[in-house]
Amino acid sequence: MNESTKWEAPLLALTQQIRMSSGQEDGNDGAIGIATEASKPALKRPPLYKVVLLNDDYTPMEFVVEVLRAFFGMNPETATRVMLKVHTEGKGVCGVFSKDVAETKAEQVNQYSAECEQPLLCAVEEDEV
Ligand code: TYC
Repeated sequence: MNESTKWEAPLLALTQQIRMSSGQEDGNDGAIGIATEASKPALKRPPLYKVVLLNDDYTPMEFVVEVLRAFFGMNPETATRVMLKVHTEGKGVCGVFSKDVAETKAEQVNQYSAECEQPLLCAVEEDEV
């Protein structure tokens, strides 16, 4: 057995072990040092979620504008534009956030609307990538 043959088996085992412990599927075909495709990034970006506002026939426009300003930090012009889009098209995006933040915002708006006895509703939708 020559010098390089001697190390082949332990090296192969070690390579396998490292690949398994790092959880990578890296396109290495198992042979040492021969990458058959570019390695994929280990992490994917977490999905984003839209908070959408739904139209109804009852909530006053001023109330909707107030909500958009208070919960989504919109200025009066942007809040009015979004409110009118919801009014004419049925729904509109208030913002795009991580899952937790989107769910919390939608919940806060729905709770505030209910407290104010308005039927205004927010929902959360997964954002297309
Ligand atoms: N359609 C409501 C009205 O005419 C206004 C409205 C706008 C309600 C947006 C809800 O998300 C909404 N008073």
